[in-house]
Order: sequence, then structure tokens, then C-alpha cells
Amino acid sequence: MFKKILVANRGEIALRIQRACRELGIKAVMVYSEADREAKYVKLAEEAVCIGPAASTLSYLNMPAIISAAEVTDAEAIHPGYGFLSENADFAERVEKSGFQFIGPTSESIRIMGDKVSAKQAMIRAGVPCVPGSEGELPDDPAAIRRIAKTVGYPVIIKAAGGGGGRGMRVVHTEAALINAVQMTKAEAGAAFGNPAVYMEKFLQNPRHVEIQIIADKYKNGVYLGERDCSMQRRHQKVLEESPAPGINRKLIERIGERCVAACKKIGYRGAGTFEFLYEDGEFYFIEMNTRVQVEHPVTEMVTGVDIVKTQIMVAAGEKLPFTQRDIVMRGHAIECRVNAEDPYKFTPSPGRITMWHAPGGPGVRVDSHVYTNYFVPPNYDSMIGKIIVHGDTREQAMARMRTALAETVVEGINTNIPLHRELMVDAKFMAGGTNIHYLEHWLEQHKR
Ligand code: MV4
Repeated sequence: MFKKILVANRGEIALRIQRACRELGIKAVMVYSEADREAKYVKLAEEAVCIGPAASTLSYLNMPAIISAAEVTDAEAIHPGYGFLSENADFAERVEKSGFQFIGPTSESIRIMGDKVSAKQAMIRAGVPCVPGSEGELPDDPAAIRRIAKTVGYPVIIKAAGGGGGRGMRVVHTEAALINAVQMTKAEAGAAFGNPAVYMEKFLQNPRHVEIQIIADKYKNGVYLGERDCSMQRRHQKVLEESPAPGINRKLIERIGERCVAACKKIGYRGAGTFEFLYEDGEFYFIEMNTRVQVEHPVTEMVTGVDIVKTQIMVAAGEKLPFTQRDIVMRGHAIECRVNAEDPYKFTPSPGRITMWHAPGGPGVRVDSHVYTNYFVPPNYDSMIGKIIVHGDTREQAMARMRTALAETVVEGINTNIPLHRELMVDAKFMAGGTNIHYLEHWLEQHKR
């Protein structure tokens, strides 16, 4: 096992990784920007290295600064967390070439999944069900593009191979609009991602976003850790997540989960990963794979009892997975509310000093946050300041516990989206379960103030 890990991230996930290191008896080296100098997880760390000014590009995205920090502190491995450099194949490669273990998959796996065309081709070959569409990149010939669209059937969606997470896509409803839309998407993709390649899919009108968590070791052992329903989102930002996904047939989830694990074996995937699917009319359609630990990993930890971050570190160190699929039992229901420093209805960021922070507690309540009374939320980064996660025997009990937890939570000095979460937890349609990816945006439209 590693003796020392460098944590190349900030905020709640930096603290989460530090905690996993402590439990494993590993020293954690924290890196921080000038804006995060006073963060408590930095002060509590065995070692901490300033890697640059507040701007992410000069600190948390600064590869030479991070690798130098690992060198001077004699760390053996680097955990990238989520966001920042976590899915940057070049970074993973530089980490490995510098003699450190990257806590995540190989740079090759990251590269394959980063290109959405090669990711989808890998999944088709591995037997994971995908959204019907072009087989690979769209050709240049307009007549050929029109033929593909005709076969797929309108509406279609044009997506950039270099995109993902909602960037670089365009919906097309008619043949008249097709070629112009393809050209526009290619031009934007070339400028934004340095790769003009695009592909086509049937556009699903009212899907849910359901993802499967997997974890694998380097000996081709892998398990799926159930699913998460992440349909409650606004502008591709998830607002709350839950597991299991309400109302989906367990046998179907098991079949899809087994396909995901088989795909991992086939491509030699190691580490934690998430297969994103759209779920509509009782069917799963793969769209993308994330090769990092995700913000919403705690809901899976709560229902499976598996510590995903600890397991990531163990498999990166070359250990065998300490459990098999038969050991994984999903128990009860978990919900996570993301707490953001923002206006709850206008969504404008609300950085500044937190003059009072009181976290909720009680049975089945978990809070993953790095903030505290008198903490200053810097304006330079993502607005998420923590997550409230609850577990209950049933979805109803989990919702009741979340209502209590949200009622107990006090945040003063900045605005947060907690009032929005309080309203959603008593919303009849959310409470019934199974709302789709458009639900929250429609709800916000109707609850304008
Ligand atoms: C789609 C889709 C409908 N049909 N693909 C957006 C994020 C990216 N990961 C994929 N996205 C979508 N792909 C087909 N063929 C609708 C979306 C989509 C979406 C997906 C998941 C969560 C929220 C979303 C919000 C708008 C659109």
C-alpha cells in the first residue's frame, strides 16, 4: 500500500480523499491555491504545498506545479478527485511518466472514453446497449448524412466527439435543418475541443438520467455498485441524486450492470467508473462513461456500504478488489442534495464569508463538506460547498430524513440553494418518483419569483 498520496483537488472532495487516506494509514499531501490557504483540511494535513494563485489555470490545472509538489514531498500516488485534471489523459500520462501512480484508470482508458465516438464504439463491441445512431463519426458527404438521419429517424441529435456533459450538441427536427446543424456543430467543436468530429443519435425526448457505478482492479475483477438517478438537473448541473432509481426493474438493472462489468473486463478498465445511460420506456441507452470518482458517489456508498474512494486507492496500489458481485447488496434508499453557494432561484453565485454553519445530524445523515463557521467561500471555483446525504430503509424514510436534515441546516452570510431543496422534498411529483431530465427546469419555470 502507498505510504503517501498527493491530493490534487480542493473543497469537499479533497477532504473526502484525505479522510480515506487517514483510514488506510496513508499520509495525505494537500495542494492548495492562494485562495485556499486557510482551508481547514489544508491546516489539518500532515503536509501541504501551495501550487499557485487563485485562478484554477495557474493552480489546480497546473500540471508541472502538481507533479513538482509530488516530487518534493515524496508522494507515491496522485488522486485527482473530480473536475480539474481528473479526466485529462495527458495529465494521467505525465503522472505515470514521472514515476507516480495515477489513482484512476490508465491514460489510454481515459483517452478512449474522452472521445465519445471511440467510447461508444467500445461499448457497442462490448455489448452495452447504446442510443441508435451513426456508426462512428459522421461522413462529410451531405447525401450520406441525410441517409443516416433518415434511417435513425427524426428528431436526431448531433454531438461532438470531443464534447460530453452537455457541451457541443444540437437537436435537429427536420431534414431541411440537418446539414446546416451538422456544419455549425462541427465548427463549434473544432474551436472548443480542437476536434471537429461529430456523430448522430436518435434524440430521446423525455429520458431519465440513470448511471451505473462500477469499480475494477487490474486483475480483471469488477463489480457494479447499482445505479444512481441523476435526472434532477438544471443546465447539465445535477441538483440532487438518489439510489436506487425509483420504479426501475431490478432484473433490468442487473442485466445492464453485468454488461458494464463485462465491458470493463474487455477494455481492461481499472478503477472507479460510471456508465451514463438515458432511460426511456423501460430501456437503457449508453451515452458516455466518466472515468473519475463522481460528486454523487456517496449515495452509492450509503446503499452498498462500499467505500468507493478507499477502494479506488486500494486498486490503484495493485490490490485485488476486496469483494465480489455476490457480496454487493443494495439496502434501503439514499438521497443527496448538493449545497451550492448561489441564489436558490436565480442561480447567481454567492461567494463570501459564512458567518454561521450548522450541519444536520442524526441517524442516516451524512454531510460531506469542508466548510465551517467563518469559512470564506472563494469566488474562483465551482459554487458547491457541500453535500447532505441521507439513508433510510425506504425512499419515503430517506425523504423524511432529508426534510429534517434540511430543516436543521443553518447557513448564514451567503445565499444557498437549501430553500430550493426544501421545496423539492415536498413536491408531489418528485415524491412520487421517476421524474425526467426536464422536470426541474419546467418546475423552475412554473415557480418563478
Ligand atoms: C441525449 C439526450 C437525448 N437524446 N442524447 C446531455 C448531456 C450529455 N451527457 C448527453 N445529454 C443528452 N443526450 C440523446 N440521444 C438528452 C441529453 C440531455 C441530458 C442528458 C442527461 C442529463 C440531462 C440532460 C439535459 C438535457 C439533455
